[in-house]
Amino acid sequence: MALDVAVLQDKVSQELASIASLEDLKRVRTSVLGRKGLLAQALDQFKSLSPEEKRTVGREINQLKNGTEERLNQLEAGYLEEEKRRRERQSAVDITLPGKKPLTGRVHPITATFREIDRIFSSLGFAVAEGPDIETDYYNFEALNIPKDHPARDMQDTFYVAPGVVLRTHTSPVQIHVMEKQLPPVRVIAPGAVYRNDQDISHTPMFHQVEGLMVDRNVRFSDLKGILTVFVHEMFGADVPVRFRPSYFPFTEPSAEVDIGCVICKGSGCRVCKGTGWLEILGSGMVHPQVFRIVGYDPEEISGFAFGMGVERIAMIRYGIDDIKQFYNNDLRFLSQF
Ligand code: 2NL
Repeated sequence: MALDVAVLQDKVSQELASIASLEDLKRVRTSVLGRKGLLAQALDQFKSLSPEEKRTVGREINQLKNGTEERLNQLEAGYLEEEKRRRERQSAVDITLPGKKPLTGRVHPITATFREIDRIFSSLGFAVAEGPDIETDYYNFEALNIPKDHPARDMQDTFYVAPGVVLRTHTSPVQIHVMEKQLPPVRVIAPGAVYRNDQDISHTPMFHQVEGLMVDRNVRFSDLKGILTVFVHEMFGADVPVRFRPSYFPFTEPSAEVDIGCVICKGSGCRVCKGTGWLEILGSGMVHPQVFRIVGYDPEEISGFAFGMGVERIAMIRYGIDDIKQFYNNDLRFLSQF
């Protein structure tokens, strides 16, 4: 017999067994099922068969064709799945590479300086008090012994929000609020933003301040000197000289500026200290009796000292920065140095 289905089956099995890749599979699909493939060739001989033979052989060839198609589809699905997994693996993260370092924020030098000031005064028993940036004329000026026609109003020109309402020019109003609410002893610092109508090469309309206040029986000028000397030595180093120089504020009497030996030239005189060998870092004094009377304290019973410092100025000295505007430019080349 010209058409031996068993031989054909053997050939097809051999072809299927030779498949080891998707390319092999395509080749075999053509060589077995294609227009000139093994099965098509077999059908050419089909015509010469008797009707009974046609029936059995036809069924067998059909079964062979269906079985082969099914097997090829099965294999193909397997290869495609494998290929898909391989591509997924390739595009996935390579865990052997070094990680990408995330950009992290950091503490602004003004914030860092605030924290250091807080730390020092906390260690000396001072609590932190805060208050609003918008104050009434009364709390910003009147209660601090700065009446309407006082020349100090000129130096502390500010932004007038509404009649009798201003952006605070110092954080002193916070301490007025504290004294109105509590009896001595008082030991607080008041950190925060303050505002002045000042804008030039060395002044910004908003800057930061920390004020401090200590009130009790028998608080003396020597307490002021002791506390502020400890502050200077903690902030700038134990070997930094401190000097108290007479000054004037409407809310303190007597008043003193506190200078430190120039940290740049160590006192020999340079551009930063303008040849004096000293840097002014804060203002201070014994709280004026009038301020005590205004908040209802009896100046015959108690006494106290107060001080105020500009945080930008402290930070500039601490880090050797010569331009206050650097703090507000938000330039990462500057900010990432701290
Ligand atoms: C400066 C000077 C100073 C005060 C602030 C103050 C507060 C009350 C009463 C009395 Cl409630 N005084 N504060 C005292 C002396 C100086 O600041 O140059 N600041 C940047």
